[in-house]
Amino acid sequence: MSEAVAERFTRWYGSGPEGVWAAPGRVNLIGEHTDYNDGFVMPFALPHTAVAAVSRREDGVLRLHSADIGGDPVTLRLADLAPGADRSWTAYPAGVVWALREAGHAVTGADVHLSSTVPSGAGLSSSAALEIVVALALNDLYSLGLRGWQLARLCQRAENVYVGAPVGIMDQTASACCEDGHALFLDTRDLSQRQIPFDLAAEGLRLLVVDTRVKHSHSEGEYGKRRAGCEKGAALLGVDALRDVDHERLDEALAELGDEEEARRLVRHVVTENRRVERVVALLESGDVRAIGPVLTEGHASLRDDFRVSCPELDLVVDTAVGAGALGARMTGGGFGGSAIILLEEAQVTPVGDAVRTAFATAALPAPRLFEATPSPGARRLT
Ligand code: GAF
Repeated sequence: MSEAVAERFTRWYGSGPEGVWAAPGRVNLIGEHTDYNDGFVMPFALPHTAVAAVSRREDGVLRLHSADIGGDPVTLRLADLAPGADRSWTAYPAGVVWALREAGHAVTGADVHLSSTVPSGAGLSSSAALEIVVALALNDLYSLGLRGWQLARLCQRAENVYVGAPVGIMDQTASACCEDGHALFLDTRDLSQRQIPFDLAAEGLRLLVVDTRVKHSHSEGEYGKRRAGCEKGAALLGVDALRDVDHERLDEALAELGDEEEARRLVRHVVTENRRVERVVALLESGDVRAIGPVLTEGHASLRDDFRVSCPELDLVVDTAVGAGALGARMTGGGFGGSAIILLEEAQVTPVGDAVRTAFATAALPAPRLFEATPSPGARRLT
């Protein structure tokens, strides 16, 4: 992959790149819609990556080219980069350069060629992978000395302000900080992290990702509404963020919300979801990997019924997989389409996969895309 990307860089820009970097997409094992509530998340990196070949420039010009999009390189002047103006794919890498410069880092230009194997629109963080790979390349080339979590913060700012999507910090941190064979237990309040060993194969287990192929096209507006609803819930309860609502005192908090039904549902999801992350961490650390299955399925029910970010196709995957004997299943990522994950015994991969495909065919839905995911390395330099 890295040689092919470097070769194409040379073809487009006339000389070889100074280096090639990779940053992965992610699945989130548990902890959904908690990251903008200062809560807990637990993603792991996919083997699928965005790869970037990059060289520095000194003339204030940024050239961007993507093998996946095609066409000629897009040429931008750093002085012209401004939030909100760009509605195309280039907003993600350009936003990163804007965020770095805005934070005072002396980036004077770059030639960038990108290519990604992270499925886009599938809720697997293809945008965060694109942002982090560019941020890491510039961090190395310009010797900025930024750590993974700092790059994640800058990339989140690029996406919030430059692209205009009100996302949390999970996806960027996952891409920057995940480690091979581990899930990342992340506290999104202070970005403290713990790498939790997650070796499915050693346990005779597998994790299937099912991309429903439902593009989460309306997700931005709905995502923003959920986020605003959570902030309202926190304000009504007089806390900084829903993270501060103690699980032990959830009933009291819900009673305090009275007939604010929407706030009650959002609060209940976030508080119980944070607790589920802690339960999954404890189970994994005690070696009881199979026991996380029902916790994942419980999380899906909460996202479906309380947070209401699932969709019929995601529910079909989860119900079919659990009905066919999987240990647990849930939607992963923002929802409204995208992907689900299924935890299952190795011997169940074929029957459960077949059951999901058959259920989609019976419902006259486009065939879903299934693949096995293993916890893979985070962002890194390739050459
Ligand atoms: C999307 C967002 F980008 C994340 O920040 C997170 O909120 C997730 O949805 C839901 O958990 O992936």
